[in-house]
Amino acid sequence: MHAMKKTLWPTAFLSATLAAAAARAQELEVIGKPVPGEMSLQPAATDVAIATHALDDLVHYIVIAIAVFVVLLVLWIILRYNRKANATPKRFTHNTPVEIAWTLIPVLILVFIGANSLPVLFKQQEIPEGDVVIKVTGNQWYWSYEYVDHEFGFDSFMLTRDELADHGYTDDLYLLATDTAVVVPVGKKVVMQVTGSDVIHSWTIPAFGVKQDAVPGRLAELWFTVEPGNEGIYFGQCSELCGKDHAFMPITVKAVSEADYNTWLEGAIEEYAGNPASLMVASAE
Ligand SMILES: [Cu+2]
Repeated sequence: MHAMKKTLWPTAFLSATLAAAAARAQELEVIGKPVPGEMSLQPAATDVAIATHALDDLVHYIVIAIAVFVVLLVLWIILRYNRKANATPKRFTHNTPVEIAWTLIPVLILVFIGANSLPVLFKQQEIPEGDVVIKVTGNQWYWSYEYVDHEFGFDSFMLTRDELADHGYTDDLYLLATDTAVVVPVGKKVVMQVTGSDVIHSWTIPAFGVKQDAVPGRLAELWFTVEPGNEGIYFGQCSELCGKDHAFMPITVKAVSEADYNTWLEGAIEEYAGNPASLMVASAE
């Protein structure tokens, strides 16, 4: 199968397509990155992120409503029941209807929030059959990726300031951009199998609404589907303190069209097959 591909893909044609794919990758818009002064979440690019954002919005509305209600109550007490306005206060200590209300209403609010959050939790945690399965291993201090269905893998190191331009990144992406990127197709279920080789790390892409601890000896999973139309570059950073270079092992994901993904896959198989650093780590244990 592999040898057949080689005959079907003459080297010149292959490198031309690879160059074209690389050029397209450079044109990808940077969507998922932190922005100075920004207060809201990064744009939701996956169905999981869209669901978590909707839950976040819902809880915000409830929190704001409660805060406004409490502020109004406090104002009412200050204005209506100060010493001047209410010279002789009443002396009662109990009011059963009010006590039932302030017990029952918060319970109902919490049940309402719970009923809306559980489906989102299940959406995140019920891992579907993946169209693309990628094993990611956290190492001190870089990430290794393995495309398990295609038996190749590669390591991903943070770019220094000097290297950013060569890889098509602007200077502000220092501490975010890596030399190699995880490439995934939009519209497909991507399952990431997350583990660690030394200490606990954590793999996340905020715009995807996913975060998973990478624990040595355990294989955890997360999944996402990048919604079509969200082709672009997304960044994350290791999110579990893992040693001195914890801040220097970022994550770069490129979400591309299915056609671009297949082109990339052909090139990546050619480039990485037989020498996957991550496979060596796995076999050494
Ligand atoms: Cu870390």
